[in-house]
Amino acid sequence: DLVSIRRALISVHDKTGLVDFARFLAGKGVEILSTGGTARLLRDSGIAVTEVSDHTGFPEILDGRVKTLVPQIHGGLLGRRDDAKHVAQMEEHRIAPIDLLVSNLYPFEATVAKGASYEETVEEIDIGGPALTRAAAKNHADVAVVTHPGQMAELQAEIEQTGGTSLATRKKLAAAAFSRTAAYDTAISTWFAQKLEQDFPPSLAVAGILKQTLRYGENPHQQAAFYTDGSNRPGIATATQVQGKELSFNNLNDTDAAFECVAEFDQPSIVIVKHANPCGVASAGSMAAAWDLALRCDPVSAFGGIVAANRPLDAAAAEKISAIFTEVVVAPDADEEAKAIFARKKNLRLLLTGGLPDAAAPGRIIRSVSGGFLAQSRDAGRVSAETLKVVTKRAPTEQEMADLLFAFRVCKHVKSNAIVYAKGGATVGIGAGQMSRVDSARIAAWKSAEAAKAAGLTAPLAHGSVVASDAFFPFADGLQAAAAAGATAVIQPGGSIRDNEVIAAADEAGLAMVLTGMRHFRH
Ligand code: 93A
Repeated sequence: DLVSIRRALISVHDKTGLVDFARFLAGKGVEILSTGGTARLLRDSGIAVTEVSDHTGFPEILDGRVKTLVPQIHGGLLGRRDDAKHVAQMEEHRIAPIDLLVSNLYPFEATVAKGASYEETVEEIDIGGPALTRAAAKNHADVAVVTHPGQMAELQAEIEQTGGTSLATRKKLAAAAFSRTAAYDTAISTWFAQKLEQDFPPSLAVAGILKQTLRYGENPHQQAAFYTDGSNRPGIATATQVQGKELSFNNLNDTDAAFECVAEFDQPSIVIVKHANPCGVASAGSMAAAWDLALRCDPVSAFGGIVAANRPLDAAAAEKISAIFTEVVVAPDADEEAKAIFARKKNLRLLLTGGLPDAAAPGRIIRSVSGGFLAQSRDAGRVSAETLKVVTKRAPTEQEMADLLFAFRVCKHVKSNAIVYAKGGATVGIGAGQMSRVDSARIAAWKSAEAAKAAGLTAPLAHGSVVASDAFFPFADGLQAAAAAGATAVIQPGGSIRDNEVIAAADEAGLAMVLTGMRHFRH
């Protein structure tokens, strides 16, 4: 897969490092083709070059807008060397193969940044450069493409050592080339979006398909828009809104959190979300029964919440859900009776999705940081009974084991530090988003006592429950707080240097504890 270089096309705006690299190529007997400004620099540096216009017999025209956009150049980059028909056609049309492209683009981003006029900015949209780059990258089976001066040294070393370019290198360069042209086009479309002003929020254009401009963002002084990624993955982006007011940014964010969480469970389940955290999650024999259990966990927080279901909703569930003030209901479907019941609540937004997100599917999560983005794969991790390690003297009972798995799955959808108490397939106390784990444990226990009071019960709901922690207990205190709250079994990743202390505390309190080896941070 080694390709030796006989001919190179060099057409760059940023000429950093170019002369040395071109001199190296010329020294290896490579024929260098080049566009106006680049050719001048190389010639002035004493390197032999052929102007593209001399090579093709076609002059640069339209003030340089058409320099390389000709069949001799694109054919030279795109023709496949191992395809007899391609080779014959290239010979017939006198198209010489080009084995290396060195290209970087008109400085569009820098032109925008310096506040250039509209006309000047448009002129800096490089057309020929990206076309060359994409052609060479597509044909990486035969062609190497350099899109950044920083890539020259490594390529030079490879050519020096092996006499050509390897397929692995060409693939790597092709991938870099396509990300460069993608970023370049994104910069152009972002700039255009800003110029259009109208109903489009300035500076919000991102790579995606604009679905909806939103009235505002998390707060009224922030602008916002909703994009789809084109994947058609069932979920919020593909949902149909059956009724109710326009969805807000926060509605969408919360609804997504609720729907992703409820999709984790196989039994009929309900998740109620507030501020992107579940405040009640339950699985039961019917949707109505699941609702009752989910609501019991934290009826105060559930007011004005977002409700997600993993089964089509029926009349019984719809009656119960619409008995309290709810912002959004999302479900795969709802029968006619249920729809009629929801219709009585004019403002309630009902979203039907036709399916559930696949909780185990791969995917991507992107978050902004100053000056960039963080990207990671979705947390598609799931633990099962077989992968758990019992570390205490007592092993969990069957019922405890079922609740432990349920609680840990809920934990994955609660902001860290997350502590979740569960009993009988329902959460009975959730502590979210605290900076210290022991505080989350205390809050969850306190909420379970409040929920019991609201239900007219004397013992906190956490009595006889199990508890899940999204990450290891760094000290025994969090575990002791859980034991004091009435938990009988614990599930947590393990891996703390004080695991032994935590295990000893569990044994002392008579708790069963299992380690997952998997952490579910969510921030
Ligand atoms: O105006 S273009 O879009 N039309 C072209 O055919 C073309 N071919 C190369 N811009 C074109 N280029 C760009 O010219 C390259 O991407 C590079 O940035 C620049 C190099 O021009 P020069 O060699 O004249 O400095």
